[in-house]
Amino acid sequence: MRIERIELRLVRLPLVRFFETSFGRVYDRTFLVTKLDGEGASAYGECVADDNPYYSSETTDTAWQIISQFLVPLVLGVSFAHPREVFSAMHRVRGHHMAKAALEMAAWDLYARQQGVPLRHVLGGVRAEVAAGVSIGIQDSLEQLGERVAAELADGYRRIKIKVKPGWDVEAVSLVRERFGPIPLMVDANAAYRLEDAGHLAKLDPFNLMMIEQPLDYDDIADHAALQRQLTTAICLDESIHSVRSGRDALDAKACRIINIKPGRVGGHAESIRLHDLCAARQVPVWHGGMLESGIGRAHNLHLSSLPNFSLPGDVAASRRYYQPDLIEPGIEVQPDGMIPVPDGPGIGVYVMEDRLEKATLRRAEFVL
Ligand code: OSB
Ligand code: MG
Repeated sequence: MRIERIELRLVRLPLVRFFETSFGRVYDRTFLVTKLDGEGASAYGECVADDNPYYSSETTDTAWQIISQFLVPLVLGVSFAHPREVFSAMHRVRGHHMAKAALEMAAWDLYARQQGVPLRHVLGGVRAEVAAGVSIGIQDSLEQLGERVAAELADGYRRIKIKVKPGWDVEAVSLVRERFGPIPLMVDANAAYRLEDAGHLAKLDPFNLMMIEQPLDYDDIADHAALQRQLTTAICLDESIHSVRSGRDALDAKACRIINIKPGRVGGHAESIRLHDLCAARQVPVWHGGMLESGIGRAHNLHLSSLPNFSLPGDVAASRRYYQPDLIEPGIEVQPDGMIPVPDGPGIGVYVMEDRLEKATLRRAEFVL
């Protein structure tokens, strides 16, 4: 597989509904789209960095700069026997996993398209459909939260995650439990608490949550281990797991019992597979996180979610919850049973609507041999 052309776009799409986490409320999403051409095929990737450094230190601008100046020269014109070689080809650039993943994941799509098979076949997927969960942002009132949960359950979603922060936690969980009973329920704090809040967080224990995601700081492992010792609820790490090694360190330290895998955060599909395998070997379940992706990133996520140890429903929801229209056709839809079929065509298996992509583009660059 030889990468002959790389196109990079800065894209912005309005969200169907605002999304609020412990770091603020957003009404639109800015991200990068990559397109690779090689040997007659074209393929796509999405860079999940945001236009601010609140979830991750990477932003759309840092990713643009790193991709253009340092990563493109390491992959353009290079012949790869397999896309698993792409991440290591970029090894001399430290960090910048979201930037790397935008190229690496597109390379997997390119390879699968050249082979004429769905991406999941080359990733090692074992399922043709995956269980969908939803991430519900912080709302203006508990009443609104109740309405959102009811609507998502009616759409079939198999797990509800609610975002929490100090002042929007125990009452929110309590309301959902009272109103909806023993549904699969979890919370995500996006690093909004400190170890001193352990006593407060223990008030969530009686609610039998599946897990609490990333309660403490974005790069912390040791305090999470101390917190896990004080909670019966399982801790799941998201932000803290930025590589296979940090995943191993977290498991060794018993800082979590579950790991959220986002390929953007760890540098792409190959690193995600390695992390998935490490967790499987240690009987630690994983699930696929979400970053408000457009249909391009969403399709990639579905294929990766078909690997065997993605045993819990992920944040892999229907396109129409996020963007209308999305950049792809057909949109990704959740079935009444809460499952999403993994697209069946070659590569990511969805059509990218180039006219919509062009309309959403703020900036474009092209790199050719
Ligand atoms: O922490 O999982 C997170 C969205 C943006 C950044 C971080 C996170 C999220 C979500 C939304 O929870 C998941 C989704 O629906 O894509
Ligand atoms: Mg999270």
